[in-house]
Amino acid sequence: MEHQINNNILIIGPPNSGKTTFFAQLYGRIQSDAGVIKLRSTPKNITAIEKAYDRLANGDETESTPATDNREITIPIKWNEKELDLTFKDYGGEQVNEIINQLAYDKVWKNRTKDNDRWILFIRPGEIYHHYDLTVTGYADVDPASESDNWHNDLSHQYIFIELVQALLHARAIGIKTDIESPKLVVALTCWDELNTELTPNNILLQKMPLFLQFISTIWAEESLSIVGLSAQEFSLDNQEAKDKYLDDLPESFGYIVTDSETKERDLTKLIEIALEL
Ligand SMILES: Nc1nc2c(ncn2[C@@H]2O[C@H](COP(=O)(O)OP(=O)(O)OP(=O)(O)O)[C@@H](O)[C@H]2O)c(=O)[nH]1
Ligand SMILES: [Mg+2]
Repeated sequence: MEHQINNNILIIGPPNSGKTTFFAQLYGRIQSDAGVIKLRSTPKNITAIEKAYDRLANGDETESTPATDNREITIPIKWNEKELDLTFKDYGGEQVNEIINQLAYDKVWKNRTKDNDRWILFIRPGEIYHHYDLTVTGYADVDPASESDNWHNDLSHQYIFIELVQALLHARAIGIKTDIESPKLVVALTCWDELNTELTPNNILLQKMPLFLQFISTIWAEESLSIVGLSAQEFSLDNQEAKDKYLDDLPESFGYIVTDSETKERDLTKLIEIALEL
């Protein structure tokens, strides 16, 4: 019998994939009562998120979360008349790299995979590296015999993400089966603005990580899987002009999600709604 699916959401993502920035932006939306997800009461222990939000309000990027950090943030929310708690763990993404590098997970991660029936996997397609992609490396670099740094012995990123998903499913004691209905999986393609594309999130994943897309589409039940584009920050904050925009307007004026339709949805809380509706 299918057990009752809980509403706890786990965000999974390697370093630099945009987790902290998203939390800060989500928090701004919830605070300002602008989204489909509403605040129910004042959240506790959100100093870390507030700090990240304040950095954005100053036009600065959020800081990388230390690997050992396991900040748990709980935000009491209302959604569709339902009262629930959004619990996030803003851990340093290095922990995810550890799972991939060691092919092992600790108890903390094992519990996370079991306690959360809704997973949002952050992948930053702009940083997906293809060893064999000539448009990236060029002919001159593709010489296995050369000692150039352009030739790596590492696996390419799509294999790494397959391994990560397999490890997480193993941790949840599911293994590899077909038509997985729980956990629900949302793949969020982050820093979407970097791609400058008109393609759908599904097509970007198909283009950048065809085997990975094939893998998740095969093992997940179609209605339990969703692929969306996410730009939590809307643009890079590496120049003064961009910083000025964040100084002139509140951080919650920026950021959007892209679903399969052509519309840019400016309500970032919808990413949570998508995960809750699966
Ligand atoms: N262009 C662009 N950059 C973004 C976006 N979201 C985050 N970034 C940048 O990506 C970098 C990493 O963002 P973080 O939110 O710190 O990433 P993280 O996943 O929390 O990283 P760790 O804490 O190291 O695990 C920062 O330089 C951000 O400014 C976005 O939507 N667009
Ligand atoms: Mg972080």
